[in-house]
Amino acid sequence: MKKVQSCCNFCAIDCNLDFYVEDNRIVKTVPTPGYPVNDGFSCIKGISLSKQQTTVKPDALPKIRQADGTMKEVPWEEGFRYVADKLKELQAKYGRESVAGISTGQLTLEEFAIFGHVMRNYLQTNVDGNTRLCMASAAVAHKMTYGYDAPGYTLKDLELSDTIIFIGSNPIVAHPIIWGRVQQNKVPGHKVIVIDPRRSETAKNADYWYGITPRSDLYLIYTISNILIENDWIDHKFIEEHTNHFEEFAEFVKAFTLERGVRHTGLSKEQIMELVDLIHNGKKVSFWWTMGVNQGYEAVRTANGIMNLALMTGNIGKPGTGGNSITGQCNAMGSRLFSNTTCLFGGGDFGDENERKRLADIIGIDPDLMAKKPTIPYNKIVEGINAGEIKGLWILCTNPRHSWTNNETFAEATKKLELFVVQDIYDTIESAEDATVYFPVVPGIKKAGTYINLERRMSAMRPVLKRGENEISDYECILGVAKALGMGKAIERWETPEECFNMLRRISVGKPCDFSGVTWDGLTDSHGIQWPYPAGREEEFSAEERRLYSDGKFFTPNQRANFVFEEPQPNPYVPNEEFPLIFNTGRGTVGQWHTQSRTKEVRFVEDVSSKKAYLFMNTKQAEENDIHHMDVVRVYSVNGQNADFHVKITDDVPYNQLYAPIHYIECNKLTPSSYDKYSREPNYKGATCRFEKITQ
Ligand SMILES: Nc1nc2c(c(=O)[nH]1)N[C@H]1C(S)=C(S)[C@@H](COP(=O)(O)OP(=O)(O)OC[C@H]3O[C@@H](n4cnc5c(=O)[nH]c(N)nc54)[C@H](O)[C@@H]3O)O[C@H]1N2
Ligand SMILES: Nc1nc2c(c(=O)[nH]1)N[C@H]1C(S)=C(S)[C@@H](COP(=O)(O)OP(=O)(O)OC[C@H]3O[C@@H](n4cnc5c(=O)[nH]c(N)nc54)[C@H](O)[C@@H]3O)O[C@H]1N2
Ligand code: SF4
Ligand SMILES: [Mo]
Repeated sequence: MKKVQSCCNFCAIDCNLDFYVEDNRIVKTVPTPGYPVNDGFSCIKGISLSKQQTTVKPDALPKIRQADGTMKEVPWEEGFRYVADKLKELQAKYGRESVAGISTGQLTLEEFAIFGHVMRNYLQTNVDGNTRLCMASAAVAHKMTYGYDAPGYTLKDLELSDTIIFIGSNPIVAHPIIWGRVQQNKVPGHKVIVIDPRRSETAKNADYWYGITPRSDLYLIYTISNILIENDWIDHKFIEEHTNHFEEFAEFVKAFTLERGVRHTGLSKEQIMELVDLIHNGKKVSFWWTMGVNQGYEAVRTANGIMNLALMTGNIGKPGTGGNSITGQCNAMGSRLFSNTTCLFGGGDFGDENERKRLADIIGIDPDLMAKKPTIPYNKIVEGINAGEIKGLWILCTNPRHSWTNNETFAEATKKLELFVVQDIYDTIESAEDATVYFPVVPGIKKAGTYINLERRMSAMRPVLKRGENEISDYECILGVAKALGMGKAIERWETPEECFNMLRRISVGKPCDFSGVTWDGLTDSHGIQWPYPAGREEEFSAEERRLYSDGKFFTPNQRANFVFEEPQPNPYVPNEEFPLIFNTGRGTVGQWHTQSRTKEVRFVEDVSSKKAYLFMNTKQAEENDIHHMDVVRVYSVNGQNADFHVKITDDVPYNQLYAPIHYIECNKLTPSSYDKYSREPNYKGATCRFEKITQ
């Protein structure tokens, strides 16, 4: 029996697992003992990865849509040639930007890089990722406040903090290992605080729950900031030595009185003051935010506001502190830095001529062929297709027909495409229904590459099982199309993921994410390595858990962090007579993953989770409308759509809200085309709606 250590490719914790293999079958999966992230534990999704060996069709071939509408299997070379010819034909006919890609946060670093190279450099067009639906707000806010998209914490901080504040974050369901680390916290009297409009699983297990009015976090944050400043409960030394724009900020928040805070947040004076006291009395306060913050119409400013709180109280760079964004997908960190979409490989600026030349030299391409501007965002790609400007789309490792906001707009779009390539491990996903080409690639247990987790830890995915004759990885699939495009010299240095990894190491030199000291073989069977890890300074960076900003230096030009703030914007969807309820959305259960294509990998989930779309409704609301458990309601959304859901009755969701898990396609039928103005991330949790009971 052989043992292969690899990385879970569901959530951003990037647990490592030991797979025991006999005759090319996984016979046992054990969370890697001693691995600093998950040390012998994991959730049910990771443990169930072995199911891919039966649920993913082996030895599948590409399929191309025929004139009669059927799909025909073809050899891989023919699939590559077809897609390459069609991409070139569309570009020649309709212009360069008439083709586009939608990528993900769930592939390997090397796969993002090669896709970004082919599409953004060579074809000079647009690719955005589903990271836009998830981490864009945090990424933009990090750059504004810290000067680089660099979450500074290490998971150990959860064990060292005496005041742990989760804002729009439900780790018991979404990041069980984070909750596990909270359980390991031995600091006497430490407190766990949750700010969430509904009493989430995490809120129920916390010491304090603040059930704020949805989308009012920014008011709460500014009010707290004002009171902390008024009471002089701030860290003057840190502010003076390590930040910019504090005076303006202090002046700005004066208008956010306690009364105003109460009016907007729905919390009482006592509750807000209690929260202020908790922050003031904590010696090591840590703030953790996730999608309840990122997916709003003023998400970036809210995230900036959370980081302001950490800065003004000096709670950053020290053990157990930080303004910390929790990442969603397994390699969203990798896609943010190395997909060549919103920044050059490694975080550089598309306008920086010298950097473009340096990169071109490393990756073996003419500098003129380097992407010259950031991609257009996801919503512009979908709108571009609907407007008839984009004719070809290649999506990989994402299922936008289900996950995109106002998802009927995506269904409408794909019907207009002349080329629609879907690259996935399951051909049953909703997005594949209108595909003109389907590329079946192998799942994570059969490929090699690198992942970066939420605390900047690089981790090795290594093939657990050998591949069959026709089985290829995403990397090889993209490489195949690249060669069929005739990229020639421009793709010569990209033969294997390992070669690509080595180019990325060179690119990272001198950047905040410098990982030039990390080697492919060194990462195999390792404890993972957090960036930065520069070559030649390995000794200095040898500690297994490291945090950034401990020297008070940030990545802005003057090395000080910025206080970033702005007058709150009006909420585009305030409940009114026509749409009196808020339609909140998010994760349902630990075993369910996003659009549920991969649920078949998770043992028991199929048995225990509902097959039909459901939502949670408050008990009083249900009583008033004569609704009983599992009755069906038709929900009418402010976006003009409606959908049917079974009802689960609960007191954990307030009277004027509904909560719909995202794992059913009906959920995003009802979410609006509304975005944060800086990050263009969808306002997924803020629609308004009404409902009626359906008698069956
Ligand atoms: N089991 C499971 N785990 C997952 C995933 C999965 O699909 N399934 N997905 C992964 C990914 S990609 C991500 S991004 C993460 C997401 O992880 P989380 O962000 O923790 O999960 P969500 O359920 O989307 O949202 C968290 C909470 O935000 C709250 N919220 C809604 N509106 C507001 C508001 O206005 N203010 C505040 N403060 N809170 C609000 C919701 O009520 C919800 O409880 O989970 C990751 N882990
Ligand atoms: N209303 C609402 N909508 C949301 C959210 C919300 O909170 N509320 N959350 C948003 C967030 S945070 C996210 S991250 C998105 C997620 O949205 P998606 O990324 O669209 O959802 P997934 O189901 O994770 O899709 C991943 C796809 O990749 C496939 N896959 C798995 N492994 C591989 C592989 O190795 N190669 C290839 N090529 N394919 C593979 C899977 O079969 C699946 O079809 O949803 C967003 N949508
Ligand atoms: S889904 Fe996340 S918590 Fe669960 S095993 Fe995978 S990496 Fe770990
Ligand atoms: Mo996400």
